[in-house]
Amino acid sequence: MKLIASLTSPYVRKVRIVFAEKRIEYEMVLDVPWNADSHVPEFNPLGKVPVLVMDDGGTLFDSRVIAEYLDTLTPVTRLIPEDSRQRVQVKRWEALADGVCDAAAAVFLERKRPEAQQSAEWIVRQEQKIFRGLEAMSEELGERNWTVGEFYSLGDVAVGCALGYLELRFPTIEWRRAHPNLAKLADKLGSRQSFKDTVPQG
Ligand code: GSF
Repeated sequence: MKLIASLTSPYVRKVRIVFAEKRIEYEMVLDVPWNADSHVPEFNPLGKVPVLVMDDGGTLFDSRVIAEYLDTLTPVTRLIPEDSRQRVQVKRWEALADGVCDAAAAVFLERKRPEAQQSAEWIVRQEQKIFRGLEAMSEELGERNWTVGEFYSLGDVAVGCALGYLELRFPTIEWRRAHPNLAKLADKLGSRQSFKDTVPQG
């Protein structure tokens, strides 16, 4: 299997961590979708990474679909529980964490436009999603060790990737100070080899 990837994307990181935790071999092909010579649109009509190219040539996107598929390939480190209540809670955490990434990426891109074309209103709207998302994650995690149940899951992976992305793109957002429980979770996740090997390189 080949994973079409960039080294800064939190969605790509999530999938790389799933590959590592499940000990599945793959080849990583770097391709930055913003570059004019990118081949990503040939594999994903939406022009986004990550894209998984399976051995039969079939493609999968987006990161949530790829993560779910990889989890079915081997029972090693089950990341999405079978129990339907827990399963949907894991997917909800993933949606929340990915949503924080979506808002953060939107602000990052908006700020890259010429200043006269930037919308302050749009930036504030997206920033509110980031701050509300962080608050919700912190409140819902509370004093528990993991996002769902008493086990490591895709919910934790997604939250770890979202927090890592904020650290990369928005070092001025002091989520560690505002939400010590998220900082504790991030540190615990950061000590895993899968997280260490995929620290985003900006
Ligand atoms: C988001 C992928 C995405 O926005 C997923 O895979 O979970 N919901 C999708 N990827 C970005 C890179 S990054 O910001 O992580 C991307 O490929 N953007 C290129 C574009 O043209 O939007």
